[in-house]
Amino acid sequence: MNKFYLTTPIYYVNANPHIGHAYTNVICDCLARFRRMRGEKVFFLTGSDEHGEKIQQAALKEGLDVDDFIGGKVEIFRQLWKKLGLSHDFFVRTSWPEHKRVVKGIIEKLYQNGDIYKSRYSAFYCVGCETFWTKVQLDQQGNCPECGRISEQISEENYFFKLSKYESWFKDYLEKNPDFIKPRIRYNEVKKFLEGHPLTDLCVSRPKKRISWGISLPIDEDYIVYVWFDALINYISGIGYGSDQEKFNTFWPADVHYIGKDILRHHAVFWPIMLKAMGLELPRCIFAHGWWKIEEEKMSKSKGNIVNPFNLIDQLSGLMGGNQEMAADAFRYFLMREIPAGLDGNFSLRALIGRINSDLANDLGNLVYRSLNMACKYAQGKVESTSRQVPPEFEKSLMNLEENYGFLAQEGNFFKALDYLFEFIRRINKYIEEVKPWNLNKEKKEKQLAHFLYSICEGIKIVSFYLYPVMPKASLSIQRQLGIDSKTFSLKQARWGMTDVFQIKKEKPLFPRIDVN
Ligand code: ME8
Repeated sequence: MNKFYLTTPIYYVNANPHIGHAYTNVICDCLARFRRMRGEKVFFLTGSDEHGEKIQQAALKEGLDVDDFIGGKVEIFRQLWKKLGLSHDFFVRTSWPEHKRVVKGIIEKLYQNGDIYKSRYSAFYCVGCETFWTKVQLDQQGNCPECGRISEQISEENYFFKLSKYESWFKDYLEKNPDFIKPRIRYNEVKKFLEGHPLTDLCVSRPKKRISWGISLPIDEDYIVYVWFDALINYISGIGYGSDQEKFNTFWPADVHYIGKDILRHHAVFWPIMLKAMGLELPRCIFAHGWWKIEEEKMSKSKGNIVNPFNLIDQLSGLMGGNQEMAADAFRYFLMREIPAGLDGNFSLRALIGRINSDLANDLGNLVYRSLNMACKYAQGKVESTSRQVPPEFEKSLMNLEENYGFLAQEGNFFKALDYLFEFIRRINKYIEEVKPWNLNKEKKEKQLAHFLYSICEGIKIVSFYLYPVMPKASLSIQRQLGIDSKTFSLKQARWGMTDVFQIKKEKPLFPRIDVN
């Protein structure tokens, strides 16, 4: 059985989660569900990044003890993942004693190997990005080149990790492994960065006299570990590195680290070099996805335009007759359907409602509702397989779906995979219009009517499987209504003609049309 290990970034818990965090985790959840459905042994890791100056400052600002502050925020993240139906296997926290032990062990080992050393340092630090910059890297105003905020100048003794020692090895590795960073635009970005900047060694400590919130540096108790060095290690501590060797050996190397393009350098330069120095294999791929803007504007606290996924799902649920699960599924669908993997996207409530009305209420919801109505009306809710032949009208779109969905979904390209699925859905809807079952019923063409009913039920069953990674709750509801009981979802079940009888149990329409004035 193939294994598949995928990770999300671990999020800073200085503020509440927003649509960007939801996006990364939903893609990963879709991917994890798809891989499980294909029979792979999946490990899906997410978690929280709990150290660093920014978190300490946020707790202070709210007048809270840092532990209490973090505990509250972590709970909010966990609740969001529950609300969005995430199926992660473990939630790693950097405050977890096991993680701290692993980080300390790695620092000690790298120090003994001579890859970490002490030196005086002068640089500019952006607390918002928790990143050091040299003077030449700052923007024209002398601020952080990433976020434009003021960077503080720091000159102090610190510990450094020898990135520079590995530079030529790493450049060579990148040259030979163009699929290590995806999409290609991000691979080129990293290569360009390396060509333009000889790698300077990475400062991996902060003196406790200035910041105390973090993991103590085991080689010098006057320091704590730099938050990024600490955080990246979650990807191995979270699967048992140094404690559960069997589990670690089963899942490492990661098959994909999913991240946003903002943290590309940390993952695609620092992390592989850290692993090389530790003597560990590199992840197979770093995938940096695009960026969500809100109504074409950058999302920020000062603009007051941060999209809170809790409020959004509640609002949607209100518009959809109070169904929280379907509202969460609709939001997941929108996130996957609105932007192609890797590109930037724009959020607006108008676009979200538009998608729900056109794709989910009109195409999918309508198909399920009217098909099951016909099954009840013309066959008293019991649809049997009198003939299992695929209607010729379905052949092309079904074949396209079967041939293309898999390789698109395995790359996280649900944007395109869903295209094929909805093409099939629309084809079944068209088939209903073409066949006009009401006439078959009037004319007592029983054989044709039975084949028609079986075909639309079988088509909808296939839809429910392909829908599962992106909309697991809607998929389950469809299967319940068809009277099929898939204890586990497997792509093998998504084949034409495998059902003997559909025993229909109709429920309310999956996605009612949302009226907006
Ligand atoms: O960087 N559009 O955490 P973070 C799309 N703790 N994705 C977005 C987004 C947006 N507008 N805003 C945020 C950190 N994201 C570190 C990570 S990992 C070892 C440590 C998503 O809370 C995207 O995945 O700032 C981005 O990379 C991540 O949130 C940054 O989350």
